[in-house]
Amino acid sequence: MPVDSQPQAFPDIAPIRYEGPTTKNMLAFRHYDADALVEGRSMRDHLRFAVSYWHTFRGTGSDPFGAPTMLRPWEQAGDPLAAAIARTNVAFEFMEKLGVGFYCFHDRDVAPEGVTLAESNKNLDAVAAVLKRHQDRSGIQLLWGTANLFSHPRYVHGAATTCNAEVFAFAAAQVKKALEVTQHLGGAGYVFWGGREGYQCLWNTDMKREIDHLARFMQMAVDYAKEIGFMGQFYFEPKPREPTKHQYDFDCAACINFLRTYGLEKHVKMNIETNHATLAGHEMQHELEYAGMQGFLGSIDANTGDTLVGWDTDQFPTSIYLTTQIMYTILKYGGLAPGGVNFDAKVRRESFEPVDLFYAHIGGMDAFARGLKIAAAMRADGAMQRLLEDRYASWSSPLGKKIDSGAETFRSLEAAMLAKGEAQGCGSGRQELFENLLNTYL
Ligand code: XUL
Ligand code: CO
Repeated sequence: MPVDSQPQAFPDIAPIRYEGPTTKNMLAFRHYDADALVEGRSMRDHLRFAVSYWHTFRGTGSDPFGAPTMLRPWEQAGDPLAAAIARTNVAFEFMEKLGVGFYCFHDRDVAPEGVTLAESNKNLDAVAAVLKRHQDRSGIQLLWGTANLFSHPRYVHGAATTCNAEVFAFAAAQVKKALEVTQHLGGAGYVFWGGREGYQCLWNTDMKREIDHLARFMQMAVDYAKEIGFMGQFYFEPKPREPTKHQYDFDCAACINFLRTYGLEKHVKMNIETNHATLAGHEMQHELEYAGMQGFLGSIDANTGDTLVGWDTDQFPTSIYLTTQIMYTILKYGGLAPGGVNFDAKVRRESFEPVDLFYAHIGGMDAFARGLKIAAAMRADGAMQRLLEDRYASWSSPLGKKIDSGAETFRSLEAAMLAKGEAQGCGSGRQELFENLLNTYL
């Protein structure tokens, strides 16, 4: 049961409201106006913001060099299940005050791992019952659920790609339960992120066997979802490395190739995270474009990295340039629903006061709202699209149209170019003009 007598965790913070760009109040939105319409749809429905339970309610501020720093006065010592249940009150107070519609969790974020699988399942059921009541009362929904298949020592060699069949079986049991709980909570999706699905050393790794097992595992999840009538969208989240040297879900290209190779492409879309794209040597826009053009754009994990630190630093996104790129591409491919914008981001170790959680999310939400407005203005104006189309104008010529329709061959094209002697009409790429044009909307 939620502890009704529990004092508020954020007593000094009132619900965050839209006050417009000129407000001096740093605990207000300047751009995120949930009901405002952009391209005929509310900002709330475009962005479908979600809070990550793991970072926001379980983040401690510890890093490889130092101890936890976060001040979280609501955290209770003693029985971990009682603490987990009390923590749900904090989570929903935070999310209701922030005004987000969704949250995401791993099974072990919300409920403690027990000594046996049965005990872990029981803990999860107990917390899920409380989460359900909070959801029903507040209207906040589960964007996606997932299972933590990477923290426990049993997953030292991976979960679906482990060398040990019993560990594979345990992971399967854990995902079965996580799917049931996600379904019970009306989750709109389920994410696979392969925490330790990869390798540290190729000499001790049978890569083909491991990747076959990853596909078998996902297929079992798809089959079980069908069996229990779970209609949520499955997502695969790319990340190239960390904690492993190489992860099999490296980037969108690798993930989509994997899904097609194993016949999973109808069941799974991509959940794309900005800092993971960076680690893969791509821009977020590249990953979104690559997934979008092939119909695999599902949901996003919104964060950003640091240009000088080579880790997955999971910072809150504040760059308007970045959010404009993201929202322009998302609008181009028709939006995210049933996916959304999940802040897979954590406050800095040095930002240890509870109020920093609000500043961080407000900043991220405003940055995305601004990116959305700018992207919509660019699309309404059309100048960027026209410049792009100009660059490819030769494909509207009789020759271009015939190539695209399949009417030309190597022989016919050779004949055409032998007759002409040289290709004509190559214009400037105008990169600087495109970039300058973008800046006129920011
Ligand atoms: C880790 C990460 C995960 C996934 C869900 O880098 O992004 O939290 O989003 O397992
Ligand atoms: Co993520």
